Amino acid sequence: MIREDFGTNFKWGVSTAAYQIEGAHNIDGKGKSIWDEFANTKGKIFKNQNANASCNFYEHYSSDIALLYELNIPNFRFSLSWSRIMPTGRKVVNERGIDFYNRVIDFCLELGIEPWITLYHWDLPLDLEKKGGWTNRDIVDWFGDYTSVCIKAFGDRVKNWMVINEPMVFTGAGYFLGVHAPGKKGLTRFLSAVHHATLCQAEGGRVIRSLGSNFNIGTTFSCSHIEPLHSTEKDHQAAAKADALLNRMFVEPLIGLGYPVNDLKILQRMETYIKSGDEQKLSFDMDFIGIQNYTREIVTHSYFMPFLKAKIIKADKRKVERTLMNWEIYPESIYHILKKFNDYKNIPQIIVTENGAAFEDHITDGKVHDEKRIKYLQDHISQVLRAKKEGVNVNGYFVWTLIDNFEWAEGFYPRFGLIYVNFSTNQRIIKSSGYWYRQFLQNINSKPLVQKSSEYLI
Ligand code: IFM
Repeated sequence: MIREDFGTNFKWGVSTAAYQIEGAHNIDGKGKSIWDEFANTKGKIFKNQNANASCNFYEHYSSDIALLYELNIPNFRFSLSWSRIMPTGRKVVNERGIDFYNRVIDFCLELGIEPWITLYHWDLPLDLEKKGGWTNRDIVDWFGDYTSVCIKAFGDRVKNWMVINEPMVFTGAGYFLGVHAPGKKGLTRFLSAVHHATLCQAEGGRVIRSLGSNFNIGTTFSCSHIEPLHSTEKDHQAAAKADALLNRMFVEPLIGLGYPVNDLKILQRMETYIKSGDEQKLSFDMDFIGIQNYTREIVTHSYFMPFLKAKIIKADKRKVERTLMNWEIYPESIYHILKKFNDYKNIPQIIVTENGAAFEDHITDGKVHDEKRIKYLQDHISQVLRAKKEGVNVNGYFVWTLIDNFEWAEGFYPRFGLIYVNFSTNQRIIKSSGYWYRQFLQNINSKPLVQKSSEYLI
C-alpha cells in the first residue's frame, strides 16, 4: 500500500482536542469548563491527574505546528475551547481567547497546513452546566450563538468545520454513567442530553451554512463494528440494540431517518423531550460525516444489564490482542463501519476523523520505537483502502493523535501520540510512528518554503 493508492484529493491529517492538549486552564481570561471542574475533583481521574497544564499546547503551539510541518502532515484537526472563547458560555466574548486561535490558524496557514476545526469536543463551560448543561433545551440557543461567534471570528480563513465530537461518548459517559464530566448519572439525564445534542449537531450545521456557502461542514461519530458473541437469537438481538445505541442513534436523525426506536425501545422514553417540529430540526445535510473507529465490540445478551439487556465482552476477557485502553486490535472493524455508513443513502462523503492506538512507549537512547503503533496504523489504513476500492466514498484519514495527551478519565497513562511528550519537562520526541507517517506522506504537496521550522521549537 502506498499513499498514491488513495488518489490526490484524499485528506491526510492528525486530530487533537483542546482540553486534552492546551493546558493554560486559567490563563488570559479563560473560564472554567466542566472538565476543569471534574478533573480537579478527587477520585474522578486515574491517579487524580488533571489537564490544567497537560502538554501546554497553549504556549507550544508554534513548535507543535512546526512538528506537523516536519512530518509532512497537510491537515490539522483541533477543537476550540468554548470557555476560552466565551468564559461563561454566553454573551461575553474573551478577545484573548479569540487571539490565541487566530495565532494557531494563521501559523497553520503560513506553513501550508489546512485547519479543520471541531466546535465542541466535550469541554462545556461550567456556568452552562450549572443551568443544566446538555439536559437543558436552552443549549440549542447557547450553542447556536457560540457557533456564530466562532464562524464570524475564524470563518474568513477556516473552511472545514466539525460541529460536535462523538456525542454518544459525552452523553453516555458524562450523563448516564457519570465517569466523564460532568459526572451525572441516570436514564432521564442521558435521554434529554442525547436529544439536545442531536438538535445541536443539526443547528450548528445550519448556523455555519447561514454564514457562508463555501464551508465544508461535518460532524463526527464514535463507531465500532459489532458482532454477537454466540450465533443465538438473543445475542443477535443484543448486538442489534448495541448497534442502535453506539452507531446509529445520532447519525440517523441527522440524515432524516429519526431515532432507531424499533431496535432500541428505550428511546421511546425520549418522547418527553421531543417537541412538535423537532423531526425537521434534527436533520441537516452535512457535507461529510466523520467516523472515528478504534476497535470492534462483541456483545451478548444479559438479563442483568438495565435497559439494554446487552453486555459488551471486553477484550481482556476474550484474550485477544489489545491496546492499553483494553480495546481489541481488529482492523477489519474500520472497513465494516465504512461500508455501513456508505450504505446510508444520504451521506455524501465520509472522512475517518480519528483512528489510532495507545501502547506502552519507552525511550531508548533518546528514541521511541513504537512498532506496534506503526503496524496498527498500517493495518487500519489498508482496510480504509479496501473499502475505498470497493466504492466507499471515503475521502480522508486523520490519525489520533499528534502528541501524547490527557486521555480523559484514564489521565496521562495511555499514550496515543505520534510524538512522545515528557509531561514534566514538556519535551517532545518524534516516535518511530511519526517518522513512518512522515515517510508515508512525503511529497504529498509542495510545502511552502518557510524559515527552518525547527527555529520555532522552544
Ligand atoms: O482521546 C479520545 C478523543 O478525545 C475522542 N475519541 C477517542 C480518543 C481516544 O480515546
